[in-house]
Amino acid sequence: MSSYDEYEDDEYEDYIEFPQRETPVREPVYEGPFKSGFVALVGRPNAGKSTLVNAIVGEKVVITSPTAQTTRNRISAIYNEPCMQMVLLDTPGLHKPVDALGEELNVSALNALKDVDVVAMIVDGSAEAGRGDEWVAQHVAEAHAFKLLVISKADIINQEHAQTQIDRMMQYCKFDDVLVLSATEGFNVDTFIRIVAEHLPEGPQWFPPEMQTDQPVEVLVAEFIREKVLLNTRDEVPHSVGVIVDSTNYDEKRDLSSIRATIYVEREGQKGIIIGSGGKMIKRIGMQAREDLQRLLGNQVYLDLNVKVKPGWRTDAAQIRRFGYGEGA
Ligand SMILES: Nc1nc2c(ncn2[C@@H]2O[C@H](COP(=O)(O)OP(=O)(O)OP(=O)(O)O)[C@@H](O)[C@H]2O)c(=O)[nH]1
Ligand SMILES: [Mg+2]
Repeated sequence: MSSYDEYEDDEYEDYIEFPQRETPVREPVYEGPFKSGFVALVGRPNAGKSTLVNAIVGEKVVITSPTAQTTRNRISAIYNEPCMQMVLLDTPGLHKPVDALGEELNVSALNALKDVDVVAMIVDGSAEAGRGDEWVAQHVAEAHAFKLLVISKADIINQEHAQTQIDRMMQYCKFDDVLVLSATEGFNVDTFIRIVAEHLPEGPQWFPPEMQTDQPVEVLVAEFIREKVLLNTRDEVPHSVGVIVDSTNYDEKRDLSSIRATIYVEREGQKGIIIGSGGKMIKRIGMQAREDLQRLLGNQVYLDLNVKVKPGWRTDAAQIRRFGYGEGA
């Protein structure tokens, strides 16, 4: 691929758009007077919240990874049926914060409990429900909403273990209903939609039906790049990474989006890890991100990635907001 600057002529638009999707992802589960409302997905980091959101929407709109604290802002994903619009609030995992970023993430997740119609608390079925889950459940108990307990990752647990989790969680909060599901296998995802739909009020469409998320394209692009960093690096690196999209251009003639983005880390050593020997790692991250972005945008993508060091950005509230993470992002 030739240089980015070649595309800087007047044939491009200085913004890019999502392609419109017309095919419904599943048979509608609800029929009747139009219903619409909000469901917040909360829980500990790594519980499977974002994976469930993607399974419901039928498309990857939020990023997921085995690293705790993958999600950094509250994102609305929108699930549409002819008679219903369900707005899913994906939230950062609730945890004991160790820095300003962690505190921002908790505030953002806890605020999602306010003013929603349904709260779904996701508990990692493959782990032991512990004090962290108890703490989250206590917050859920205070919400004025229908409370659904979801035991996730049913594909890798047995029934007995799921029941133990349910019994323990019921001591922490009086949930109105319980569901065991697997987002990766699609097991009981329809049932989740059905239960939530039952408890949504009748109401208008809040978002245009072709919209799948409230996030601007630039935010999703930055998130998809950050996901590839998380999937390819370990230890301190994932938590120290922030991504900002510097520019996006769309060249209609070539049906090509040119994206320039910067990956920020906190230390020189982390920059070295992300670039890798002979630039191997950054190339791999770029290639994987490009594949995802092409699917997201529905056209060819030229991706120019840079890595910069910004010491201590995670402890600086102004920087956290600049990256768009945390509350109100
Ligand atoms: N086997 C199995 N793994 C799952 C399932 N759902 C999620 N996972 C895995 O669990 C890990 C965490 O999933 P996420 O969806 O990123 O979890 P999260 O709750 O959004 O995590 P945070 O954003 O960090 O709070 C990923 O590696 C997923 O692939 C499932 O149903 N089955
Ligand atoms: Mg998440």
